[in-house]
Amino acid sequence: MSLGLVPFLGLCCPCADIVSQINYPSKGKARDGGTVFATSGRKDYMAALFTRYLEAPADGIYTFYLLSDDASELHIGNKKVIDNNGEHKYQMRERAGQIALKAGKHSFWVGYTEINLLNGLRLDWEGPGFERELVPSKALWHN
Ligand SMILES: [Ca+2]
Repeated sequence: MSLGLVPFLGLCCPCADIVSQINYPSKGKARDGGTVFATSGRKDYMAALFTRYLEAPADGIYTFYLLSDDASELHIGNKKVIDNNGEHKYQMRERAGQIALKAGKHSFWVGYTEINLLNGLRLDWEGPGFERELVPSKALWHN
């Protein structure tokens, strides 16, 4: 099943928050719809957009890993780096993508849609001189 992000963005009341990382493990029981996602107040049938700037510490090739339940996408600049769309039901699914980045800040966004059952989202990266890790808060800027 192919699931687009945009049609779901208008389904619920919008709320906004500033977060330091994209790290929401899948928790709870599927039959209960899992747990509330982030500060959304919702377990199911919701969407989230994480956006602003990602700071690359050095010039080089970066690999990003986007894990989600359900659909997600990662865009950096005007390039779609990862497409992890689709309904994943009750499991986190990982997709990876690579991009060459210059040192400095780059606009980015992660779109996320949860249909039902469990939910979760996480963004990891690896790059020149460092191993895979959760994208740290020092690399994410909201202004
Ligand atoms: Ca789900």
